[in-house]
Amino acid sequence: MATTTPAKLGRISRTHYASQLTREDIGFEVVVAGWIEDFRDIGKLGFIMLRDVTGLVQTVLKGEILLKARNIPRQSNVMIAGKVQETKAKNFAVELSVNEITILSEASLTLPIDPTGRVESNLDTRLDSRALDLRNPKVLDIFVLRSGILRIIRDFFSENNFIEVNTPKIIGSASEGGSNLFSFDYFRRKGYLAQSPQLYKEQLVLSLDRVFEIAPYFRAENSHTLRHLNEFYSVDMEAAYLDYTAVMDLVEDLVKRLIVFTKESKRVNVKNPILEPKTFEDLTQKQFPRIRYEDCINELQNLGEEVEFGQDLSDASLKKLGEKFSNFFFIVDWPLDLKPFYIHEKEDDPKMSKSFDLQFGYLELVSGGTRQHDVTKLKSRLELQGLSHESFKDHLRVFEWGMPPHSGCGLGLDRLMMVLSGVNNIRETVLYPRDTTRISP
Ligand code: AMO
Repeated sequence: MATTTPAKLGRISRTHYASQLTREDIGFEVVVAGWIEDFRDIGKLGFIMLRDVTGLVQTVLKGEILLKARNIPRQSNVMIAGKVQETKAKNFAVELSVNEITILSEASLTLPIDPTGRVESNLDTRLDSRALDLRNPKVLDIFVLRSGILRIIRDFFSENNFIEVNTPKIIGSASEGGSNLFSFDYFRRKGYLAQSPQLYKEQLVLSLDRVFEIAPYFRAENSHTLRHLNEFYSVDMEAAYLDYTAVMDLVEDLVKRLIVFTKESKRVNVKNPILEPKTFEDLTQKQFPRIRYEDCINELQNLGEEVEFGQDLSDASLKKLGEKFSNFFFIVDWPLDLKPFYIHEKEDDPKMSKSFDLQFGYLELVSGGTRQHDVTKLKSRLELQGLSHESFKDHLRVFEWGMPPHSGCGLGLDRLMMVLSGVNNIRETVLYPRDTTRISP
């Protein structure tokens, strides 16, 4: 199969990606383009292993072309024209007998990392050279998977009648309350980077009914851990006329679909426990447990943890719960005091709230709930949390225009990618991570 849009460079143009060459092409002239991953020289013959974004192709060189190839540094970018032929190599269906090699761009002889992964570098060194690091197929796989996951998420929401929206990331006041806001000068006043699209997504259900957004959150949290970043992506959703249990149903359907997609994509190199046949079957067939906050506290106390009803769950508590309820589980009905001002109380037990978190073991992946849409109660919740009506006046007035009851959630995309791709550091799932010590490249 030829590439649909030939990459044309001067006289020659690419006809195939590496992975497209099959036995059906034997005898045909083709052109491939990519970088030299390896060069083996056995005297009269030489072999260039040429890699492109889709995979590897073995090419065979002799005579003048072999002489020329001996001087090209590895990782240089070349275009190779050749004839497809049978191969004795076990890992390839066919190989190319090279007729012409065009050097497009020579790589330096000393590279900061080995993108074949044979010589391992630590993550910081790799992140400093991320563009080159992506030539490592294991690294590339995570980002190809991520791109596919984003596509499935968009399809899922569109099938469920959600409209994709884009809300501002430069804002004039806090969206979540609290102090973890990045601020900067905005034409002689203060501007902030959005902590989340919470207020906008709620306002938008007034007219759009169901919305979702895939966008970065910015948080000035001084948490340098394997699961925190200062800029991270979230999949946010908000829907009118649904309550939090229906939102949990949607989240669960979505996550299950993403697990199936991950398995089918074959982009996960490492042994990921969630893709082991038995676990995969359980995760995709059975309902994720929904455990009330109160029952979590009882469970923790039975396990000897010093935790009282009304307290937030510490990392240590979440680790304990994660050992007990491995994989995905919801913690539902948190005390209202532990939740942001916009979360709705339970009508039959107003100290508790219609809220949930989705956990993967100790890792919090999603947080959401039914929202308070009664403006009087919303105002008193703001006061209780020490937030001024004035800073939220643009938001509060929308609730006087006929706001429907609504619910929603925010899903940490980078954390979900950790689970799907089986890595334990969030930085592996983000191209150019921003944490407390890293702001470039
Ligand atoms: P919350 O603050 O819980 O909820 O954030 C939603 C989800 O985002 C992820 N997350 C993070 N990921 C990486 N680094 C961080 N520093 C980080 N902080 C949070 C988590 C978390 O579950 N407005 C609500 C959502 C809603 O109710 O709709 C909110 O912001 O996976």
